[in-house]
Amino acid sequence: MQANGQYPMITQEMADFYHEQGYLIVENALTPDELEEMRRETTAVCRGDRGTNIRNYEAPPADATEEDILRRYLCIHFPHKLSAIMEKYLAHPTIVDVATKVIGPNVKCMQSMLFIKAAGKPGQAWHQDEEFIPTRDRTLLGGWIALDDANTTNGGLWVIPGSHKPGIIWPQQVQNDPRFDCTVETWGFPYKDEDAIPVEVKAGAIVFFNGYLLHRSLPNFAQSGYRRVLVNHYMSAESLLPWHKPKDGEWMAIADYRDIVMIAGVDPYGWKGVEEIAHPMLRPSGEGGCDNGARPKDEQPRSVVVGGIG
Ligand SMILES: O=C(O)CCC(=O)C(=O)O
Repeated sequence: MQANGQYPMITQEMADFYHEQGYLIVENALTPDELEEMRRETTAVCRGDRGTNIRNYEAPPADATEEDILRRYLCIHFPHKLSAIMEKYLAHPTIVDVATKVIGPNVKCMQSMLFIKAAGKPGQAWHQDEEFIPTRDRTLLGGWIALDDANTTNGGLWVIPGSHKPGIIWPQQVQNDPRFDCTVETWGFPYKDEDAIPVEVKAGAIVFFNGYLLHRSLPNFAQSGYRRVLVNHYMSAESLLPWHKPKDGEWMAIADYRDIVMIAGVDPYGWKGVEEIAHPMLRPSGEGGCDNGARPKDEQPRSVVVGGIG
């Protein structure tokens, strides 16, 4: 890795590793000041200081401590729509460097998610991000910015290296495993849990992973603290994004979700303009599983309902 000012830049060897294994870790991507800024901003967003026009938002009691506030939510979807600071980090120099090297010169972002995952909170079951956000050229890339050390104790990420390569979207089913948040799980793939490896990183690292890579996280087993992560999703700007249903007069093959932020290069579809579609949403802090009264049995799992992932 060579230094570009204060930010790490990846080598061809690292880009090759990403293509081969489906993931890449860049350590020390955030400076200590950036890390501090992101942690402060996480609390501000959860406290409602950046606006409360958030689906599922309930104001915390006036005397709530920072810990009370952070424990209320498992995840905030689309924080970049609330916070200029979160928006700035969509285009962090290390992310732009990696995305342009593994995707191409023109890159757009369509989603951000801020996981808080306090001690005791559940993980996310096996999934592939492209089952939720379909690109047409298999370029979906997650940029997972660790705001705390993330490890096997506090619910860090697990990946199955190389599982992106077949380019197959495996089936999904409703799961009710108390270790996981109430989302669907991917199953029926030809890998075992023993094929998975933990991705243990220090705060300030960014983990990149391919949209076809099978990954999951386990609960936060620590006694205290959080496993905070901002994860953003990117793809090539050349690909249409058939994420939502086609509009009137459109057909599936040309559906193109246009609530995007360009982070590099030019947008070949710039003539379409950009739309406001996604709305910030709080994912309440369930204790895992789907039977804790949170969801009637005939309701769709949460990922399907909101069109988001993780
Ligand atoms: O950080 C996690 O616990 C899960 C993140 C994830 O699965 C994703 O971003 O797709």
